[in-house]
Amino acid sequence: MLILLRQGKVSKWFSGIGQEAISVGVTMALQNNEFILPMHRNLGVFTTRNIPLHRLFSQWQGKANGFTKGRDRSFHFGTQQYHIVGMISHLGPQLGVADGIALASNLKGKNQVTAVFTGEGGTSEGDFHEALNVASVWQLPVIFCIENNGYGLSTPTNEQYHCKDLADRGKGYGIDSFILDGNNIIEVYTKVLKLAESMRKRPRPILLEFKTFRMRGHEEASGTKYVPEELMSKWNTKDPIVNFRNYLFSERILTSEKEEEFTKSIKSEIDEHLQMAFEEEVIVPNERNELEDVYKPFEYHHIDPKSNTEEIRFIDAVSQGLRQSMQRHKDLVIMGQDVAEYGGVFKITEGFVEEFGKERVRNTPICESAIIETAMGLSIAGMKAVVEMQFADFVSSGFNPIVNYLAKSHYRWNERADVVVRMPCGAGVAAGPFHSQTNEAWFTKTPGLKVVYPAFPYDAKGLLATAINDPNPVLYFEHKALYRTIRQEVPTDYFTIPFGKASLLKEGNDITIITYGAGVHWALETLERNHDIEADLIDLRTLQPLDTVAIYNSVKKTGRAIILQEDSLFGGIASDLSALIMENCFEYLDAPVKRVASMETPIPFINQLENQYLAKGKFEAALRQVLEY
Ligand SMILES: Cc1ncc(C[n+]2csc(CCOP(=O)(O)OP(=O)(O)O)c2C)c(N)n1
Ligand SMILES: [Mg+2]
Repeated sequence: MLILLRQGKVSKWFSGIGQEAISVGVTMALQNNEFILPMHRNLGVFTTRNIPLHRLFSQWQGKANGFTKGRDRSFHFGTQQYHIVGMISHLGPQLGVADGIALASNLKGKNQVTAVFTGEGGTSEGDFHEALNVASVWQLPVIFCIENNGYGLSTPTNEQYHCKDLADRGKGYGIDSFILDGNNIIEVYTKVLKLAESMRKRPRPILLEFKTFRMRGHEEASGTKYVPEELMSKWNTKDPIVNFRNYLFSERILTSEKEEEFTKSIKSEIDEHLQMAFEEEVIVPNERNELEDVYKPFEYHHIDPKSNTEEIRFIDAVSQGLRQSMQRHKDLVIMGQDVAEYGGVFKITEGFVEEFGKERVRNTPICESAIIETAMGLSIAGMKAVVEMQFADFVSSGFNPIVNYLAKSHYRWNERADVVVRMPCGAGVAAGPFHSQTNEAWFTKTPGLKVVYPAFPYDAKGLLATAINDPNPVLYFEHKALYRTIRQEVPTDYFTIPFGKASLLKEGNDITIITYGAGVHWALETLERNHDIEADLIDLRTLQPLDTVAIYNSVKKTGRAIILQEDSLFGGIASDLSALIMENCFEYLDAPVKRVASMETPIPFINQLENQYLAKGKFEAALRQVLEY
């Protein structure tokens, strides 16, 4: 690898030289159908699982026979075939993903363990602590492997943590932990083998701290100048391969002839496979291929509503939709704070534990990141998850896995992220800056996510069913102010509504009003007060995918457009809608496109301030202004 790297024949690589016994020993100790989630130094995991070397070389050369079609580098990939789930650059998130895979093993009674790696540097991330805590509370069979190699990039351990051994952290979470000589493959293998056997019988997490040392730079270019000479020479005498070789010779297991034979055959395997990768065509960019792989293709299955209906509130519709999806999908799991016996803070999951049991309706500790990651792990293991954010505002604590892990999963390695995140959102309930946000723009910005935002009970129910059927990650916004105020006749049975189809609530030739969520009701009230205005009123229903056809058709008819959004203006979806209309309908416009949104401040608590903040109060005047232009 070092030679190939210098010759520019493979791309950036993080050496695990000096740490090989850990990757190889742990992988040998697991069964081949048990998942391993390695890090950037764990080449030994991939080779021990017998991934053909030419595929690894293709991966590092960014070729199609690799695992990411040239879209991600080094070990940033997973493969279901080899039961390996690679890291994302952010290090920590995969610890929670391991929790999810292990949870699926428990739920399906598979008696499998999952091993996940982190460096000692990565243990400082919140994800590490959240993942350990969840694994302990739920007794998930995860082997957490810390490779303590002395440095995190240039940072030595004494600047990384302030305790003697990282293994001691286990105690704080109620997890058994052990310190192992990471340079001794026999110790690694025998200990992990024994632990894994015991964990399969009695599922629980284990924390292992492997003492080892990073013998080369963080990556080759950065060198090791900051590492004291004596540390290098001390650890040099402990090289795991040299020592294992000497041991094999002393035990007369290995002979010079055998060693020569092995070396020759491995050498020729490397040469041959390298050649195969070189002979492979380079990837020719094709925009369509790239765009098509952002989402997993989803064959929408339309289920018509039956004729029996009842008048219910918005909140009942969400609850019904969720309940009927739980009945339909036996592998669907709901997770969230206080969602079990308590029924969630809005009581949407009230009675669910009685019907579906505590295994599928799971109270979680307060750790949004780890729970989103756990949901991703369930998806990798073939299950489905709905995660309830107690309030949409708190999604910021789970932001990283959503926008970096779930959103990029299919594009990077063809893996679905079958997760719905429910987002009770919105203002108008005097709840202040941290319980009132409507933060859809954080997500409409990110390719790979779908964003749903119903305004009526009927849509809420049908769209939630579709969101759960869709194998892509969906952010499902449900406006708290609509929960108990908006009622509608809704089919009592299960039905679905397609994504990407806006609904035209009113028709008129004067102007096009485009909005969603609470904005729909503000617009309806405004039109109710102003019977002289004849408007097309478009409720977008889903923001990603976006029904641009409905928007353009209407604007081309009316020649005027106003976009109403509850969120503050700058960077919201209204701005993009305005740009799209300008770019696609300019010649049909009789007036500039108008955006109406809330103030550029956090959302204030007290009523009169909140009313001033919200776009609602400004809409009517703006509407008149565009009409009179
Ligand atoms: C969230 C995040 N912060 C910083 C980095 C940059 N970074 C990549 S690897 C690394 C050091 C990791 O150290 P450690 O966990 O000990 O693993 P090691 O490289 O020693 O195996 C850093 C700082 C990153 N990738 N992600
Ligand atoms: Mg390290």
